[in-house]
Amino acid sequence: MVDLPRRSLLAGIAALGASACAKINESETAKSLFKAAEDGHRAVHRALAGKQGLAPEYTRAQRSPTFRGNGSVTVADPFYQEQLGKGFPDWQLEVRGLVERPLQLSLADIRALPQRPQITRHDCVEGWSAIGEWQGPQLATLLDAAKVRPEANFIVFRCADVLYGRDYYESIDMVDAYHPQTIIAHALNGEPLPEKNGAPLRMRIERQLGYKQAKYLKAIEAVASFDDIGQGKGGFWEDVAGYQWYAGI
Ligand SMILES: Nc1nc2c(c(=O)[nH]1)N[C@H]1C(S)=C(S)[C@@H](COP(=O)(O)O)O[C@H]1N2
Ligand SMILES: [Mo]
Repeated sequence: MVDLPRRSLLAGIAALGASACAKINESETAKSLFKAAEDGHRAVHRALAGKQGLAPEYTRAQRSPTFRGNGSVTVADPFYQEQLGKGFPDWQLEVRGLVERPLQLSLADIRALPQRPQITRHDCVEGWSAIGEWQGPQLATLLDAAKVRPEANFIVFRCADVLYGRDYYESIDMVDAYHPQTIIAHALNGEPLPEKNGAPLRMRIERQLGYKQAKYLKAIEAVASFDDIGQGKGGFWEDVAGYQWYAGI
């Protein structure tokens, strides 16, 4: 088990959120990012929603009867397949990069943390939506426990699947990383995640589009810049198809 801080989670989120914002405004990466057209969108979205504005949440009755799988719906890796058959007893989620205390968490560790259930709508750019009930700890809880260093500007999600010959990955900024609806989900509609929806762990970042919702999560990495990761655009679809890095909805 990890040794988690005893102090109030909310106080931690507030304090870290405030310092993360100051940091983002100062960083060179952010300065250059703010020149890009997509950040016009980001600025407008943030101004309208407020930095910690919540995405709409729904009732159980509004959940979609089925939640389709999209992109990778299976993972070829033999260790993954072996673990899938057994309920992932030896799966480890790593928290690494610019942190003072790297973590390795089992699924049992993830389930033992304070949980946030949320019923939200997933919107895929390909033109479909689905409402599902997700559950898991807030990303903020893990980042707090790992003590993210002040140089970190982004959180990168590393996935176990390979799509079109490339490792799937995604990234978000610290505002979204500490957003209350940004959770590491291990359950969908009250059941462990099915393989097609990202078993055993996937991200939910509720104010962004479907492709940001990284499935088959194996590591969470705090970085100063994502220039040297993949093709440098901050995510699989950003690299492959030029999708926007900030996919606010
Ligand atoms: N690791 C990984 N995560 C991924 C994808 C993927 O192919 N691999 N596809 C993305 C896209 S485009 C969408 S719309 C959602 C689909 O989630 P679902 O399969 O649970 O519907 O996952 C996103 N996260
Ligand atoms: Mo998507």
